[in-house]
Amino acid sequence: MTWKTAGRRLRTPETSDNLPNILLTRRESANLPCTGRSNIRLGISSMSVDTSTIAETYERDGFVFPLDILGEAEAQEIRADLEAGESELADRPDELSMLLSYPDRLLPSFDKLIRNPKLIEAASEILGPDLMVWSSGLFIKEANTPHFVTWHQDLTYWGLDDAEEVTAWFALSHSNLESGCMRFVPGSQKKQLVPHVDSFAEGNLLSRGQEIAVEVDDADGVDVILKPGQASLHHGHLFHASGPNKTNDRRIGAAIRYIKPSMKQRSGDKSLVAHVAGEDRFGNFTIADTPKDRLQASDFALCRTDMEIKGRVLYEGADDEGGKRYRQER
Ligand SMILES: O=C(O)CCC(=O)C(=O)O
Repeated sequence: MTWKTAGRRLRTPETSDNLPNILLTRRESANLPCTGRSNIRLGISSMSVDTSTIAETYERDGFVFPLDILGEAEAQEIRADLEAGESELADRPDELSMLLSYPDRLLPSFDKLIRNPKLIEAASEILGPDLMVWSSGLFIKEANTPHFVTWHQDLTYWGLDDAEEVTAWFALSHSNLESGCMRFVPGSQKKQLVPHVDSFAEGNLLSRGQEIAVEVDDADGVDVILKPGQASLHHGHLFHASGPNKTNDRRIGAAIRYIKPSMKQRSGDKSLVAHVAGEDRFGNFTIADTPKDRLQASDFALCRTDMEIKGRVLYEGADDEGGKRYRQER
């Protein structure tokens, strides 16, 4: 299979069609002539990338994007299904918050998305053939809202015993500088886990408002610009963040956390996963059936049980009662 990258050509005398695809950070692009823009790819627009380069790029940078997974119209159908669910649950806040944390357990359209062969193939390039999805929670920034995500590393608070995880962040709307796309620091995954502090800040979309406690220079970030239907992959130790949505549309992404079945919760809990490829030789997790229909009571019951586990794990050691993800409304 080949992937298309939507690169933009930088017009300098040195630019040639044979140049490799190079991602520039804000700092690097600031030093180049003829451009005030960040995140520029040098090279051929719409260049095809062989899947075999995913592992190499990921190893070096800690991320890969953009991957063309679905067409915009197909992504729009999934978004419409989600938004219909949000409307149906508008006066049931507990169930609505479960839908945002467990869309793949409550909507067949999302269960199908996490099993998409292109996503599976890309994740398998990094983790191998046996794959589970630990979570697929939504990151939604409403139109013209100040919500943000501070610099953080994903694996800090999930209570998993290893780093055999990759996130596929699937765009259900345009994710760009104006709408608050993610920003990645290339190579930062090599630092392993660094200390974080919790802020539980009101506008922060992270469970604890956590933030990396060492200095991160914003200028080192690459803007992860995605169209609806595209995805990025990122490492669980990668420094990443995102800014507010200044557009008139919602910015919606599903963060699909693929793991190897050999991972386990350090607490010994068997949290709920979807088994999406290969074999499970370990039995470390509770495997969910695919949802038979939309918003089923039995699926909400499964999610409620898992929220108890993931809520406990995610907020372990926190000395604040803030945070909404995996928590019932209080
Ligand atoms: O959607 C965002 O802006 C942040 C998502 C994120 O931090 C993640 O997927 O790990």
